[in-house]
Amino acid sequence: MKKIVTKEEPIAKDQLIRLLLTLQEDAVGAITESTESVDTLRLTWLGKNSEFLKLASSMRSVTPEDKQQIGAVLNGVKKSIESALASKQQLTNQQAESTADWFDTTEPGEQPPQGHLHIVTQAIAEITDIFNRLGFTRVRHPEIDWDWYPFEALNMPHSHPASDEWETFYIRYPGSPGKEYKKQKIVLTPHTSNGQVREMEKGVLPIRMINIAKCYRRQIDISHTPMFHQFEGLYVDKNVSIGHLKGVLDYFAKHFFGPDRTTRIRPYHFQFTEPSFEIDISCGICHGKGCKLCKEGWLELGGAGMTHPQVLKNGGVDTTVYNGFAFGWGVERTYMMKSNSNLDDIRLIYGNDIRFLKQF
Ligand code: FA5
Repeated sequence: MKKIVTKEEPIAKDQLIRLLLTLQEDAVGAITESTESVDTLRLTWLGKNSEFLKLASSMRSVTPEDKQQIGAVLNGVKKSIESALASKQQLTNQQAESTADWFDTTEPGEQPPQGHLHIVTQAIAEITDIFNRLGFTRVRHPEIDWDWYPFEALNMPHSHPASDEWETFYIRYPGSPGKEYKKQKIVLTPHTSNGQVREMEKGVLPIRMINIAKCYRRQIDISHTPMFHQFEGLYVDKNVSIGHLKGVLDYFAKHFFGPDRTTRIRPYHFQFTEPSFEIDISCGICHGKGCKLCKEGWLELGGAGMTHPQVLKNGGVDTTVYNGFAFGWGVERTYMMKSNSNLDDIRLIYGNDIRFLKQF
């Protein structure tokens, strides 16, 4: 806008009125069309450096007779500019409201976050599938059981030191307190081997079971959790050999871990298998070099062996006709050994951190 007047120049009444009316026209037009904010427009047109204030200050140089008329024009101009600013403000508010309410029905909808199965559930499904292909059927047995099934039925006499290895949680139950409680204990099953004799008690032979369940032990560190899962295989039939056992374990290792992983069998001792073995797999994190998880490059997956005749007898199986093998591995540890899992602390699996679980 052109500069109209300065404070010092004396000014005639008519000229001042003309200038004020021109200013009013310019201001109202500019405010209506401008895309600037109402605050900026207010500063431009009514602020302390505005032409309006300069013209208003020239009131000092007009005659007292003219003052009243010019004052009225001045007020009228100010009101017009303020009213234009108020309309602009109203329009701006309406535009903001209508943008907020605006709803584009053609836009694709926002999908709610979708979850997926927990990694342990995924692992159980995969393990079940591999053993199904070998003719093993998934069965379920109690996860809270009489201590007879995980211990005595498996050839571990009451208070036999072997049962200490399982660091068991015992349960007090109201039905059998005191002395009775001591005789018949209830445990959170420390291993899925409790399912062996329970399966034999069904009286259906041959047996090809895969029992996958929760297990509980008083342990927690980088490779132990107090609650974990095991999968237990049991095969009872005529003329079962170590060769069958080895074949089943190799089939599993090949299909679960892939061809780059190797297994090894070490002689071991379990009360319920004879001979007994410990099965190890090369560590998927360090590939056999040794790391903070495995220490020596190998990770213990679990035990296996030929079923002890006493266990078969405890399950009512005729040992002159039948024999068998069994194995029991940890689901979480087995999953951790997969080369693409990159898990170096078992506790992460149960930390319930959604950011961690989303990765699998
Ligand atoms: C047993 O529990 C035997 N019942 C296995 C067995 C079955 C042997 C049938 C012979 C015949 P062990 O205590 O080693 O064995 O445990 C087996 C596997 O369970 C371990 O190798 C490990 O993979 C897993 N495991 C044991 N304790 C824990 C734990 N606290 N947290 C996570 N995994 C565990």
